[in-house]
Order: sequence, then structure tokens, then C-alpha cells
Amino acid sequence: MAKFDLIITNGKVVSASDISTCCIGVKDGKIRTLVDSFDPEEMEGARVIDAQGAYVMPGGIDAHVHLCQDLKTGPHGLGGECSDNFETGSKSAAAGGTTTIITFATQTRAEEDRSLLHVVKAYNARAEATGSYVDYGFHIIIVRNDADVLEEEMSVLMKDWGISSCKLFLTYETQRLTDSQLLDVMFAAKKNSMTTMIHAENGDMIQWLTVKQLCNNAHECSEKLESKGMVAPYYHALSRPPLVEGEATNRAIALAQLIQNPILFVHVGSALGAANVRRAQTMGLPVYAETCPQYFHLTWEDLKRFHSPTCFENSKMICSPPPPPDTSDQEELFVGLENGTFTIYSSDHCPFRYDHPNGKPSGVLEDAASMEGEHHCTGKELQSLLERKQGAFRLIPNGIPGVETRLPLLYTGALSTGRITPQKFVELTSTNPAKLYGLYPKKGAIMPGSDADFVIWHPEEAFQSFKLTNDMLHHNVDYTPYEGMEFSNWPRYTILRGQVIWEDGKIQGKVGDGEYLKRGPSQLVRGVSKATKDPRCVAGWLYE
Ligand code: DUC
Ligand code: ZN
Ligand code: ZN
Repeated sequence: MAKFDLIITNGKVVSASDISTCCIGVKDGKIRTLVDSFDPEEMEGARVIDAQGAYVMPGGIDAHVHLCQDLKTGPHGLGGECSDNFETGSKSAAAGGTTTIITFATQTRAEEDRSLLHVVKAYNARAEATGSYVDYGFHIIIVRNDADVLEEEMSVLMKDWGISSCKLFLTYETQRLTDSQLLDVMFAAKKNSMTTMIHAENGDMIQWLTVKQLCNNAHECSEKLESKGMVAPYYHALSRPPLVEGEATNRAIALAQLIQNPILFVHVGSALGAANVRRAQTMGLPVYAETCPQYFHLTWEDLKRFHSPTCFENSKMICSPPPPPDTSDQEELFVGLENGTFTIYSSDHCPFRYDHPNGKPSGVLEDAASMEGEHHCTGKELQSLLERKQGAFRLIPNGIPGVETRLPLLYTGALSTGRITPQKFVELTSTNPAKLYGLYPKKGAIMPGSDADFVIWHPEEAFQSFKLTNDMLHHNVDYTPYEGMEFSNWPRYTILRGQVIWEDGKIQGKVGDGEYLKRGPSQLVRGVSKATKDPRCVAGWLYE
């Protein structure tokens, strides 16, 4: 019997701390050994991949992916249809070097969604309906604070499902929690060793800046974006200036500090948000942050790129929080990548089709006021309708695709340019997500005993940079926000538990190869510093 199933030679093997030129032996889906070289007889019967001097990294872990999810980001619970299911989304992940994704089971305020266990079972059925090309786990989004449910079900989610993280919103009419409700859920999370993920945007600030209201004498206030007719997609960014994230991060940090709850800010997109996180970390608080490619590769300028008062095209760039105003903000975010402010780098893949009635146009089509006197339409008619409706950014679902482009964008924008080291690349994209979400060292490591998940890049000197077009991607979305962007490398092989699932531009894996991952508590969170136990800041007695 062959000693190894797979051998990788001639790689620059990168961990979160080191780079070594060595060979890797894999058997039964696990890494068995790292050695200088193998004897010829040890290699008999094994598939040998010659990495040709390229980087060999642990497979990417994308801890923020939306698949098969009801995404109600608009007013009155309006939202689009998530266009990727587990099959298409995970195929796209594999083609972009990612071997593990974590997606969101989502509670709603509907009565049947009171039970989190019900929500997770229903969501799991969606995953099982197709299966996945890569391994996957779930976060849970919690939008209500029912005491009995939190008391009885959080522990079951942890124990039976290995769901060790929950996401909470400070914005969106149908999802946001008040400060007191946030404390309720955070407290339950803390008691169950679950990591709390926070979407930090101040919903009231957004609403106030955007929506026309009746002022005194029943006159409409004329100052707000919608009163001034500033409703094209570009104004989505003006409705969410960096201060919106700045206020919400500070508030969530204070709430979490009060009850000593570790938190992770998802999709941090502003220099101000990053600075608030940094300050909390310097105080010794267990505050972590995620950022995403869109905050390094898009700015307000991109939202203006096709901008005209009636142009819907920019809906392709609408995500929340929006991209930062300009490149000076991006410079500060790059510093946060290198200095540890950002713990993880995820895609926030949130796929809506552009030219589809259930995609980016869905909110406009569903909104009674917008559609008064109109008939429903598709295709070309749809575009002209949307232009007449001036885009109406409040009705456009928030989110852009990116699970496949996540690693190549970081390679091109930060590793190739020397802004981050290869080790930092691995830390942000694989090792830290594994530790933060309780998957380490099964995932996120190249060590004997770890799952044999790898992304192997092209040797740099042999790779011809190229311009991306959406038809190269595998998601079920009809656009990429990075159309035409030049890429300096792309994953050559993606390997899941010893099996090559992507090779030289072709999918080799099968849907169903991916397995569900039960996760444990965060392995990053440690004790809190003495300073943070001061009763002037912390209600430590809660735990006595
Ligand atoms: N939050 C996300 O995490 N993704 C897309 C939309 C949103 O508000
Ligand atoms: Zn969010
Ligand atoms: Zn998201």
C-alpha cells in the first residue's frame, strides 16, 4: 500500500509565522509529514505535485459568505434573492483557493423563526439540498431577544451543531437590536462561549440622513437625501459616511466591555472604525475585526464611475458599509492589515444578480410607491424602468459577490506589492479565521495531523498577469465589481482533505465533497486584562 496519497514538492510552504522550503506528505486526507525530501520508494503510488517554487498555503477559510439566505436589507423587510446556493457558491470558493466557508443561518421576526434550532435545521436542509464543493459551517444571525430561546437553545447550538458564533445588527429595520436587546444576546453568547459578530452601522443616522419626514406644519423636510432627489446608487455612500460605522463601533465596544463579552466587528470598511477597534485592543479588550476586499479595491469614486442622476449601473457596487471615500482611507486600512488591528480578511460574498427582477432591482419592483402606475417587466424594459426610478438606493439590496476573488485580490493588492508578508496573508485568510471560529488546528495550519487543505499559487515568474472578466468566475452572478482589474496571480491548485478540487483553471472536485464542520469556541479569546475589570467600566459582579 502506498505510504502517501499525495506529495507536494518544491513549495515555499507558508504558515502564519514562517516560510520553509520543504515537501509535504498526505495520507487519508491528513497532513502526515513535512520533510526536506522524500526517498523515491516513499513516493511510490502517490500523486506528486511539483509546486515549482510557488507558495503553498493552508486552504483559504472564508468566514463570511452568504448562500441560500433571505437577505432583507431594505425598508419594510424588502430584499433580494441570494443568487448562489451551496453548489454554485462553494464551487466559486474552490476556484478561488478557499477550502472552508462559513455561511449564515438567519432568524427572522416571523413567529416560526422564534426557535433558533428551527432556523438552523431549515437552513441546513438548504445546504443538504445540493451539497458543497468545500467544507462548511454556519453562523447564526439573531434578530430577537426571547429569553427562553436564548436560555434553552444557545447551548444546544454549540453542543449539537458546533455553531460557536452569532451575528447581531445595529442597523436594518427588520434585524436591528436595541442596546438593551444587544446586551441580552451578548450576555447569553458570553455565557455559552459563543463569539458575537457585530454589524456596526448606526441605523438611525442612516435613516435620518436618507428619508424624507414630515416636519412641523406637515411640510416635508427638504434637506434629506430623498427630498433632494439624491437617490441614485452613489448616494448610498453619502447616507453612510464613516461616522456611521464610527459611532456604532464605539457603542458596541462599550456594551461588550460592560459585560466582558468578546466581539468581532464584521466588514469594517472605514479608517474611523479601524481606529476605534485599535483603541479598544490597546486597552486590552477582546475586540477583533474583519475587513474585506471591497474596502481596499473600491472607493466612492467607483460608485461614481457610471454615475448620472438616473444610472442604475452603480448598484453593482452597493454594499454595506460602503467602500471608503478615497485612497487615503485605504492606506489606513492597509496599516490595519499589517499591524494586527484586523484579525481576519473575508469576502462578505453577498450575491445578487444585476439584470434580474429578484436581484438588485427587486426592492424597486416590490416597492408599491415606486411601482405606482407601472407594470412589471423584465430584461431591457427592466433597465429603462430602473433608470426612470433613479436607482432609489434605499431599495437596492446591499451586497456584492467576491468569494472567488478574495484571495487573488489580496495577493495582487497586498502580497505582490509588499504591503503584507506571505505569513500575514496566511494569518488573515486562514489561520486566524480557524482560531477565531474554533477550527484550529484541523483547519488553518500546515502541520502533521491537520486536514490536508491547501492553496498552491503559480510560480510568480511563470505567471502572466491578466484582466478579470466575469465569465472567468464560477458564481451565479452576472457581474463582478472587479471587471477589468489586473491580477498578478491566481490559485493553481486547491486541495481539500488531500483531494485536488481545482487545477489549472478547471474544477476537479464534485459537489458533495464538502463536509459540515462542527466548530468549537474561539481559540483567540483569552482572559481579560486587569485594567478592564475596573468596576467603573465593567459589571464584573454579573458573573459572581
Ligand atoms: N451585511 C453583510 O454582512 N452582508 C451584506 C449586507 C449586510 O448588511
Ligand atoms: Zn452585515
Ligand atoms: Zn455579510
